[in-house]
Amino acid sequence: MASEDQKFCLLEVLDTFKLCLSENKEVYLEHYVAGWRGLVKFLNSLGAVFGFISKDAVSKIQILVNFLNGEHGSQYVTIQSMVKYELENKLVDQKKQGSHPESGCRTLLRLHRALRWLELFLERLRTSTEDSKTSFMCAEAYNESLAKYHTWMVRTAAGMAFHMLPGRPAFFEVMNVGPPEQVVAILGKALPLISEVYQITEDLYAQHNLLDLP
Ligand code: 1PZ
Repeated sequence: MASEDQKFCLLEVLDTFKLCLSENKEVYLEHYVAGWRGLVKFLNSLGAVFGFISKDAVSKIQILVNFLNGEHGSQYVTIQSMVKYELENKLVDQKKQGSHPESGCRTLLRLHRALRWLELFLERLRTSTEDSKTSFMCAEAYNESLAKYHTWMVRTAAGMAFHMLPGRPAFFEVMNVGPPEQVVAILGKALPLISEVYQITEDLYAQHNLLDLP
């Protein structure tokens, strides 16, 4: 059983993504990372078979947290300032892995790509009907987004894990916000926020040619 503070609540994640955007539309890394923490909590509450996924997410979150709390933490306040700082100081391996295999830019890019999966998956959930299959919606969203960045091994493991997802009613229950109509309503509020954070990051990375970082 997950302990109380481990318990996922969709509202909480919604709130963190709300906090992500500054007035001039920069993305606060602290809240971005907190949003991911919430999602990992959710994933963990779905069962141990998702452990290999949450483990990777957690290690990426940790890399970013270390930057935030590190000596140059003030450069990592927003994704925009991180990109600027790491590029100006040549802290990013641009073409192939070299002396900076765990830059903030490349690490965040992995989560950013996963955010696109999340967006696609949640949109499917939001518009799904009672008899829709979560595993199918999840696989579709994955194939349209993250799959192309993953090795055959990871794709296969992910495909197997998707089959272990609970059905739509149980899935909605784990979200912990009330009856299905309420879940759908909250998804409707959360999605535009997630999309906006995604798009701002995507544009920033495109502008700096960072979308294919090794
Ligand atoms: C609700 C069901 C959850 C399905 C999650 C769908 C995503 C499946 C991703 C499986 C990949 C996990 C194994 C690690 C892969 C890594 O190789 C890649 C690339 O990193 P690199 O090797 O270049 O360092 N990692 C990722 O792509 C990041 C994946 C993060 C996934 C977070 C999912 C959070 C789910 C939230 C659930 C609401």
